[in-house]
Amino acid sequence: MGPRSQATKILESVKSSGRHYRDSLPMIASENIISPLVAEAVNSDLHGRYAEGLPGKRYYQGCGDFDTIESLAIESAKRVFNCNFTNIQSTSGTVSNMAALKALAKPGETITAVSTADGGHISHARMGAVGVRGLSLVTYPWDIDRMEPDIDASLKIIRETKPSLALFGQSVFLFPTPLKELSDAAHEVGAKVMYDGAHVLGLIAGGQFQDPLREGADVMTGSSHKTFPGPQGGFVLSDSSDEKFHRKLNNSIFPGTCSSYHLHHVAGKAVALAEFEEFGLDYAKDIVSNAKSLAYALASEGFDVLAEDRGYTASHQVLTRHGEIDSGAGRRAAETLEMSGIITNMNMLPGDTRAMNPSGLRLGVPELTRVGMTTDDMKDVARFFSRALIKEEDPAKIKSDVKEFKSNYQTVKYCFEPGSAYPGLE
Ligand code: DSN
Repeated sequence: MGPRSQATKILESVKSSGRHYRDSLPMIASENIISPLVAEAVNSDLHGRYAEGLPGKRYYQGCGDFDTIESLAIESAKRVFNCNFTNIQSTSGTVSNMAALKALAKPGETITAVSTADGGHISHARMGAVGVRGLSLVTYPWDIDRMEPDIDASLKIIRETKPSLALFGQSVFLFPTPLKELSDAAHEVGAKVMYDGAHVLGLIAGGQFQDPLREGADVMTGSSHKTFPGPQGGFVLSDSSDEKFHRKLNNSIFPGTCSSYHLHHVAGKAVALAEFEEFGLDYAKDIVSNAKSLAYALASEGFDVLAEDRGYTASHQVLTRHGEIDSGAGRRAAETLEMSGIITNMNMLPGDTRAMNPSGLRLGVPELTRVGMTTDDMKDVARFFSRALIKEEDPAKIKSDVKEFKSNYQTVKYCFEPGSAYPGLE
């Protein structure tokens, strides 16, 4: 294939991917779509510009308008996340975590965190940002029934280990972390507390999950594109009023972990923040209601949904087990679902040890909620799951029915100018 054909093939594949998501039920918990106004900001001249530093203190000329954008966004983020300090430059959740780890712990020191097997993010692990920063890691014992750190055992670990930093938050995140008690213990031994809110940031900002910055977190990090429905990127947030600490956090982003940051995404975040101020509370409430509805509907279809005793979920996620531990049943279920028009990801559940052959699925509803699906629609979604995985109907027939069902949900909601959720496709 020549270079021109290659470019054509790539652009065809971009559209094909868009059509695949448009015609499917996208249920990957970390994903979302952006609003038309956010897309306008992202798809702008800013994509190729530089602005190292902070508004009013730039290394490059040409940043006057961008200073306006970033300054408005910083103030908006302080209101949305109810805090004294925000840095909105980070290009991802992982970069936000790298920056926070740089500010809060020195190489050779020890941190405590949730293990990846229990749902901790890869950046909380030695193979990720924790290792890059040269930190020793001690993981919290996990309460399988409650799907959260075992509180007594974790308090003991914190008191015995005396870490520099106690890190909380997960990527598999059904219930709020019992943060107050754990933070108190961490502060007693002189540790800082960091909460990775990447997945649940929109729920937190919408007042529907927990309030980490009031429950003891010195720093909260997050993604700007999951339950917070903006373009890809991250946030570093703190309610500290210590300006020296603010400088440390800003320095950990630039020059610490970013030089060029993504100005078009910052502009998109700025618009997403403004939209969140108007629509975020409703969006967050509707996400949690839909997740609960989906969990109950899946259970009544006969699926093994985790955490029944706690009402299955208090977040945007639902976990289902599809076979024996380490059997790969989760992978096979995800493959069958995709053939049936439902996009999910396999996930390790408690007991699983093989990341590529886990027993479960992690399901998320942020995108289905954003295109206007309600708690009743979640029952239809659960029926599609049942047809694919329990009744084992022909995936092609289910896929065609999913496409017809999804055709009623093509408009992105909870934004100033609702418009096509999957634009630019024929
Ligand atoms: N790996 C992503 C997730 O799906 O949770 C977060 O970065």
